[in-house]
Order: sequence, then C-alpha cells, then structure tokens
Amino acid sequence: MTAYSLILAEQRGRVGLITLNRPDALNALSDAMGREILAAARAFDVDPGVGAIVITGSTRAFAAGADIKEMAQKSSVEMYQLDWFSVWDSLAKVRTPMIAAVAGHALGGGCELAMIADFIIAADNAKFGQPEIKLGVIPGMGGSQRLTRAIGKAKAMEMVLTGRVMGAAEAEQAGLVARVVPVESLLEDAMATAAVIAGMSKPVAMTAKEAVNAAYESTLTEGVRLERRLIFSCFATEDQKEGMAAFTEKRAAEFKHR
Ligand code: CO8
Repeated sequence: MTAYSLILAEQRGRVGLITLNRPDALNALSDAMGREILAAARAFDVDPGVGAIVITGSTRAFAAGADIKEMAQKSSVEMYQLDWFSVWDSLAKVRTPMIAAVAGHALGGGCELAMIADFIIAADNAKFGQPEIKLGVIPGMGGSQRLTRAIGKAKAMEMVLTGRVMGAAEAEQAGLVARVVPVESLLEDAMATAAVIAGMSKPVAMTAKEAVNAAYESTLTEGVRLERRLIFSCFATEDQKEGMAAFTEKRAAEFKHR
C-alpha cells in the first residue's frame, strides 16, 4: 500500500478505509490532501479485493473545509489555470460505493466531501455547514448543487446564505445523512455497513450506484430507461445467475466478483 502523509489508507477485509489525518488543521483539505484521497480511492476502486470504501476523519473533525490558508492569496486566473478543485470532480467518478463516516465538523469542503460520498453515516456530534459566505466566497466543491439536491432549496439556501451549521439530528431529519449513531461506534458501524456492501457482487454494486446517481443527472424517463439497460446488463454477469440460484436453493450466494 502506498505511503501517504496527510491520510491513512488501509484495507480491512474487503473494505478500503481512508482516514483524513491532518489533526493540527482539523483535516482542512489542502490540494495535496485531495490528491492523496483521490489516489487512495482510485487504488481501491480498481482493486477487485475491495468492494466498498469508507472515508472518515477524527472524532473532532471530519474536515473543517478547504484549506483557507492555502487558497487565501490565490488569484482567480491562477485557480482557473490550475483547474483548482477538479480533484474532487475526479473523486466523484470513483465507481466503488463510498460511505462518509462523519464526526465533528464537516464544514465547507468537508461537508462537500461527505456529500461526494454515496451516503453519510453521522455521529451524534456531527456538524454540517457551508460557511463559505463568511469568507467572501461560495461553496466550490459542489456544495451549492449537492446540498440543494439532498435537502431541498429552502434549507440549502438558508445554510449557504447564512453559514448556519446543522446538527446531526437535523441533518438526518432533512435527509442529508442516512443514519445517526453514537460517536463511539461511528467507525464500527460504518465499517459494518461497508462490509455488507462489499459482500455483494462488486460490478453489480457499481451498477446500482450508477443507477441511483443517474437520478441526479437525468429526467425520470431517461433515468428509468438507463435503469432498464443496467438491470439487463446485470443478467450478463455470473453473479446474477449465482444470486438467483442461491435464492432458489435456499442458501447464501457465493458471488464470484467479490
Ligand atoms: N483551513 C485551514 N486551516 C483551518 C481550517 C481551514 N478550513 N479550519 C481550521 N483550521 C485550523 C485553524 O486555523 C487552527 O490552526 P492554528 O492552530 O494553526 O491556528 C486549527 O485548524 C484549529 O482550528 P481552531 O483553533 O479554529 O479550532 P476551533 O475548535 O476553535 O474552531 C472551527 C473549529 C469552528 C471548525 C474553526 O476552525 C473554523 O471555523 N474553521 C473554518 C471553517 C470554514 O470556514 N470552512 C470553509 C472553508 S472554505 C471551503 O471549504 C470551500 C471554499 C470554496 C472556494 C472555491 C475555490 C475554487
């Protein structure tokens, strides 16, 4: 496994675990850190031995945003030329299911990184917010789009315009997170959930992720059409044959591609 300096990456069973590891800066997402996260996620993505990815931070902070100190003096032209933040678009293209296990601050880019994951499991101390407006900017890692799609215009608009932080209970009620768990058991819970996903056929899980994500990008008619194509493609896999045979024979499925 590659050595990283700003994250930890390890494999536990069939789950790839990425831990943001910049405690002095509350896991502020520097450009270098983004590249490490992407490299680790891509390595897990192409590894047939990894069926799901968990991304997490510390109990104090998932990530307190993009690195303000790094970008404070940057010019618009410089950012445009460097295609600043495009690393996060690449992360969103990772096809392996990814869970964000979020405790503490998930602010600005931290909230946006959590939303790039396929779903969020939140600790009871999690705090979500898009406070960029207080810095004289707006969300830049997809927050204005993904937050609005996740929780609707009214709440997203309020959060983006005021910088208000949302606690875990409200985030669950608003549909931003899948589930809230005690902070002590966050990682255990997220890893167990990831292990369930990793026990499925990986190509089929990737296909399921593609289908759900299409709901964000297309009309209902287009989305349903894609879903139909994708389920037909599932029937081309040995794992569909095995899954349905196992049901009929009243036994656990032994998927080949897991
Ligand atoms: N960037 C850099 N350093 C940070 C960040 C950050 N986002 N957040 C915290 N830190 C650092 C602090 O500077 C401090 O370092 P030091 O000890 O050297 O002074 C250390 O982490 C600990 O932080 P605090 O002492 O502030 O800890 P507190 O517990 O008092 O407060 C908070 C925690 C409330 C999370 C506070 O740190 C805070 O408000 N952080 C900033 C939150 C924020 O505004 N995030 C949004 C950032 S902007 C963004 O994410 C997207 C921008 C889009 C730009 C588009 C460009 C293309």
